[in-house]
Amino acid sequence: MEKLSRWTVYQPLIQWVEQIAQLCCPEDIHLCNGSPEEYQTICQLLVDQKTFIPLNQSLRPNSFLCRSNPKDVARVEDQTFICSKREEDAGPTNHWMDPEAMRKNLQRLFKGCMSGRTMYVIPFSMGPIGSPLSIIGVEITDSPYVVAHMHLMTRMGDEPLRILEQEQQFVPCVHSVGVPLKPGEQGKAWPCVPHKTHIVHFPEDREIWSFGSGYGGNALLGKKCLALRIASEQARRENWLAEHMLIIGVTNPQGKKKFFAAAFPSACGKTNLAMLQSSLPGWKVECVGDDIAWMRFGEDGKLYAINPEYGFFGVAPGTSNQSNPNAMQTISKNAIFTNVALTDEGDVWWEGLTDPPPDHLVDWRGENWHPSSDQVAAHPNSRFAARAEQCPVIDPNFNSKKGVEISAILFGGRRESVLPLVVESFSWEHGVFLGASISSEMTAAARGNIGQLRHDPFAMLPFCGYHMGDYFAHWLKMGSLASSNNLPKIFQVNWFRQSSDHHYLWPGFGENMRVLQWVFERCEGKEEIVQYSPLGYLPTEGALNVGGLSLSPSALHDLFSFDYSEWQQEIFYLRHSFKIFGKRLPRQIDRELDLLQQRLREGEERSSKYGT
Ligand code: GTP
Ligand code: SPV
Ligand code: MN
Repeated sequence: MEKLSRWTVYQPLIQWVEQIAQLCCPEDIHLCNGSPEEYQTICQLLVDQKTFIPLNQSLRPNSFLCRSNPKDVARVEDQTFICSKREEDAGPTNHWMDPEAMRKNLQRLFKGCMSGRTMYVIPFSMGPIGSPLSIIGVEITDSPYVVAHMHLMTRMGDEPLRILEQEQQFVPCVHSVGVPLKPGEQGKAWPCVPHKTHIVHFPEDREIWSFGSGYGGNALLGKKCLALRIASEQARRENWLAEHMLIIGVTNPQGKKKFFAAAFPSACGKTNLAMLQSSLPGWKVECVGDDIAWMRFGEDGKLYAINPEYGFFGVAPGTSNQSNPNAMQTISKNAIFTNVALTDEGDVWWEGLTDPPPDHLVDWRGENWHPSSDQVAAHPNSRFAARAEQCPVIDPNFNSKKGVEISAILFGGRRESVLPLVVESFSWEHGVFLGASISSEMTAAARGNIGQLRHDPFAMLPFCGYHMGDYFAHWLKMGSLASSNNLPKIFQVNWFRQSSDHHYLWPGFGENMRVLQWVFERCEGKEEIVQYSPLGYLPTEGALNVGGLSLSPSALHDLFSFDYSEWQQEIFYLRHSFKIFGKRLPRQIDRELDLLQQRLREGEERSSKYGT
């Protein structure tokens, strides 16, 4: 096709696009250049086809609301596949299918699936353009909603295409909503085929196919599919880390800056911590990334991280001027909202934005809503999308090709009990054990049983493209590649501990700065602020800066209290959870579990001896 050879000189890309077009039979092909005009045209098209509702131009300039099909509102883990050649390489926590059988399946599913639609071809770079750490992908999609989001979430278009031509490689990503149109047929505002949805990865061939869903990580294939599932497997081979982590720069009142990375499961606080507005005078947090970190040891032996993304796809509910003012500013214009409510003034609303709520809204399903309604107005997994450059606290190193040096890694989950507010690991191995032990009450980010406790090691359970036992081994190995004084310190945090009457014990959000201060000071080598506990190092009394906080006298105690019988249960639960990894569970993980049990037993004996 002449159009294609004018677009690129790289023949394998032309051949692949032609091959997909032949399979999917689109009416037209649009080769995306990434220009602002292209973005405007796509948004207008989405308005014309009633997928986008333009928001009030003076309240929220150049922004849109979109309502998905109510059956297509989150990631679908049970329809996500890792098709490695051998089943055992996908591991017990991934769905596996034989690659050949799956390819046949995909040929059937995708045959003619784009007829009557335009096929968009989107070259994109995960990571700063031209960084040696970046990876180039090309997403083919029949969803203009995806094109609009790729404009916000990735560096896309002509620039990455030129890099692709130099590097002569790319990760092919094929996406279809799976709803062909008959001639003259008016399409639905949100086409999808939930019962046929397949999110498929071929890690060895570095290839992604997604069918049937238009939502988030199911459809924006650079994000969870490429930057985590495909990249994690590549990272293992090449000795680096592809992680479900935010990256922040923390500056102390003396102007000294350190970078931290933190892994929390979906909808457990990454975006909020990433844009934290410090409650402590003189302390500042800047945001490098809110969801994904790629980390590699530099020549100096230190660990460097980049954020492969270009924007934020954040959870809307709970976001407000009180909880996350920086996110509110980020989405004040040029933003796309999915599944939030619409106000009578033509602006957006969600639970937690204002109290009280407006008297009337149109909810995420398009129905009238009043405060007396027994349904939520915004879907719990409703999202905003905007470019990172709109974030008022975006870090000056956001576009750095080298990345930022990581001094500390935090692991956290949503736990109403058991886990303390913060604890520091004794060693890298113990830290890996803490990451491997993350368990969290499930959220609306994926279809499933909300609130139920789930073991989610490293917050990577849905995103690791290979056997998780091998993943733990990879983390342990990474620790052995660097000298211990270059390794980041590892911490575990829990913002979500509750009192017996089910209130959060810790105020969270901007007040999390207090925990970051302690972490920062530990990275500075302050020894006098830690005390030993069986769980790891805890802040000494008075070391955690709680000045000016209106915590109840018992809250601080309760945030760090541990109960031996609760911990016996936790160990039992972890042993059981780790069992599924079988022979591929590294011995060190079992050993750390034994050591923890031993420390707890000693602690219990000591406390009963002294009667404390
Ligand atoms: P994904 O984008 O799904 O990966 O989620 P995330 O990890 O970025 O989570 P996010 O920061 O969007 O937070 C999800 C929910 O947790 C929101 O409703 C927040 O209001 C709430 N949350 C975040 N931080 C805190 C905190 O420190 N304390 C409490 N109590 N809630 C928090
Ligand atoms: C998550 O679920 O962890 C997200 C949202 O960040 S999605 O992009 O849909 O995966
Ligand atoms: Mn996420």
